[in-house]
Amino acid sequence: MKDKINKLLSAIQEISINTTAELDEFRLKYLSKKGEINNLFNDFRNVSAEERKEVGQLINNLKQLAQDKFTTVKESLLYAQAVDVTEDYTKSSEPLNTGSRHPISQTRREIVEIFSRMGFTVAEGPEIEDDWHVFSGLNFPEEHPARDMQDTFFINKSPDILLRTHTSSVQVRTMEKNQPPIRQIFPGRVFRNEAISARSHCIFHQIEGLYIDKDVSFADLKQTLLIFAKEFFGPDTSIRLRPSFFPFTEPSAEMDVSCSICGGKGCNVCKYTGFLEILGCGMVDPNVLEASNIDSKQYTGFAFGMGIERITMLKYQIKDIRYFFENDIRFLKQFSKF
Ligand code: 2U9
Repeated sequence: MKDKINKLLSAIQEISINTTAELDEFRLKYLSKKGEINNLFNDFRNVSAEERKEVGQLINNLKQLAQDKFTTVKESLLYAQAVDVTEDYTKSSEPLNTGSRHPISQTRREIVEIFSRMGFTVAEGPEIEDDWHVFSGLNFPEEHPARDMQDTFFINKSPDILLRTHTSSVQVRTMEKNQPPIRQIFPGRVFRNEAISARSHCIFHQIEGLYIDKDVSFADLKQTLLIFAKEFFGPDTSIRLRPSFFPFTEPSAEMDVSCSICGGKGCNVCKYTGFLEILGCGMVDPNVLEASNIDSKQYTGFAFGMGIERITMLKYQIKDIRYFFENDIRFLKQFSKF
């Protein structure tokens, strides 16, 4: 009997089980009702009283071994079914095809960073606005053409609810809530009812800036924008200001930077003028300050606005604004920093 038990013990230890069919075969042979181990229990009746304890122990050990083997093999076969073991999990995941920031987001971040270093904080506001925050609060006269349906997307007429045509509406909201000093920049998406072409789009992005405090002068405006131009376009950049007109600033100006392609000598990018127009600016009109309950006798301020698409096109010599909206991977990949 002991001999038989030992033979079965070795057989069970050595047997190799690789499939569920082989496992079933093993179960039938050793662990079923009519299997080898149950037969041993039947033969146990004939074992002498002196040997009973020892033999009983041996059969129990054998049964435990067979059961353990069955469970272990069953679990590993189930795991192999769930996970494809033919896959090489040590393989490298390179090359990683990660995305990158859109060029408009990159320019916006760069501009925000430059003005942050000069103490400006960022504020954002709603894209759907009312007439007051987009026009009336900014000194636009009642008959101004920008209020026309041909220029502005209206959602509702009287009361006028519209898509903002500039981020200046956020400045009005800031002034309504806060007294000076105010030193903020306002990035955001704006909407104008314009035909889409290589140079203009009905959706684009702006960054505007506002600085209101006691004794803010045109010299402050000029120096702040000169620092910005040098930081953004390079240290050799010079600026020039030409008189202009906006309803919300007086005096107003347009700012050009020296052409970074030809260094100001004249080329086809700057149309042989040596300069590129990049933004509009001016001293905040006292009417605008008063409309938002800021005392124009105590406070003055400057403001500026620029189109992010335009600046990005100038910096990277992009010839068509529509590239920014098409999400063509061949275009976007050129701005990948990874
Ligand atoms: C307040 C007071 C003044 C913001 C300004 C401009 C000049 C300007 C254009 C540049 C190109 C818009 O994207 S663009 O079409 N902007 O020329 N923006 S001054 O002046 C403000 C704004 C808010 C309360």
